[in-house]
Amino acid sequence: MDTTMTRLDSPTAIELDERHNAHNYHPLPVVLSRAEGIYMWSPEGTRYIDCLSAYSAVNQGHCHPRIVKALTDQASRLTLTSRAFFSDILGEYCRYITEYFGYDRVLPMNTGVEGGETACKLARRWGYLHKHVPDNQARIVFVEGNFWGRTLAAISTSTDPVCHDGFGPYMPGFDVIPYDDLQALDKALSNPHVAGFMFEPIQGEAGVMVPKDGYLKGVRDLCTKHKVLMIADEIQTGLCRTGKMLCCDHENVRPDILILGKALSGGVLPVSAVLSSDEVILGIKPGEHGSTYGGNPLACAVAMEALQVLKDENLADNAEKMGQIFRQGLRSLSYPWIAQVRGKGLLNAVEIDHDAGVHAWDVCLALKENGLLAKPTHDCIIRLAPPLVANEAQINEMLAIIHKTFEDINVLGGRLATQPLGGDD
Ligand code: IF1
Repeated sequence: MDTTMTRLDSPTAIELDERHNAHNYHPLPVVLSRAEGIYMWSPEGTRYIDCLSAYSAVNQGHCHPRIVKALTDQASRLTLTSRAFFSDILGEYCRYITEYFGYDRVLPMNTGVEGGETACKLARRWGYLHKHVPDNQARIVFVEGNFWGRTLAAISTSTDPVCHDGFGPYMPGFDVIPYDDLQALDKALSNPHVAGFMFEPIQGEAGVMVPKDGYLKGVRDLCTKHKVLMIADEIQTGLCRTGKMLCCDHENVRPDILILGKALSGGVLPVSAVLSSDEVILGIKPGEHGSTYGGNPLACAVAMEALQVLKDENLADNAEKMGQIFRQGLRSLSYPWIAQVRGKGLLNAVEIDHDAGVHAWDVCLALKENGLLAKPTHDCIIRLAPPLVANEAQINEMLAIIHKTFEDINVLGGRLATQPLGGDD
């Protein structure tokens, strides 16, 4: 079969997927076959505005020409050496990304969850070498509502029954405390066996939960006080998504271990990275960690270009400015069934009143009918996170679709409630 020429129509694509694919996802019933910037098209040519950005992997916009060129140029030269040999680009990439973020070293991996696993291993090793934690006793503290992927370690820290239940036995050595609670953190970190505290500066999957001002600074201070590694999972919040290069930059805080993924490749292949000091990264010796594809030449070329695009196109500033306009527009839509509009930069969510009888899934279906793609989380939260290249006219285009859709839902039966519009920035 000539797979390069085969293009299925939407019903056939869905039918084949449902028949032959695992049922580990429940996608919106929309098929996509092409994308550019903030727009995506179905095989039949219907155009949608993307307000998910592949969960923040395409911050630079779909099929960014510079990133695609970096990919194809490198693809015709050298794609994979494995780490059994050096390549003529890996060292250059390591220098580029460490200088870009101001860390001594990087450990290159592929997916986000591998970045998280790597950070956990580095923290445990550091605990044994530098904090004199007794053998096999190292602990890592997480927060409720965390999401960092679906490996056995990641689900062992999860408080979401859907991710967690039915996959035991679970990995020991993790503590889970409430999010945005510095007192609980102070207490948890006082255990001398704790090597690291791993958290998302804004919780994505939990529903775009923005902590109180001062939380990130508080985390930094408590980690320093208790000699615990501050591990920031910026896989979703990093790379300009929240209006700064890193979400931690909002409070001028520098994590000891920084995990990046998703938009590190602008959405063209899986690339993740763990950045830290010599002390932390050199704790792992040859043979103790790695991956066939980690640091592959394609990933190196693409990641350098994807990072350079973020700077050249001022995407942090644009995300900040467009985010203000977007949230202001969302908050001006005062429907009684909207409980809260929250977010930072272009990572935003609309939370529906739990008792309003309106389901986020139905709202997302209606948005799709009107030409905008978004994904619900937790039944009552709609995440709105367009690519960061959106301009003001395009943000207004999104707001118009959202407005029209919410108006229809209001007429159709969003039951009246009394909550006022919430706001947190
Ligand atoms: C899916 C959510 C987003 C992440 C953070 C690590 C990872 C993720 C903060 C792992 C992944 C994803 C994966 C995606 C859905 C998604 C997601 F809805 F689940 F929460 F983005 F909002 N740390 N997030 O958000 O990265 O190994 O997947 O590369 O389909 O599971 P990965």
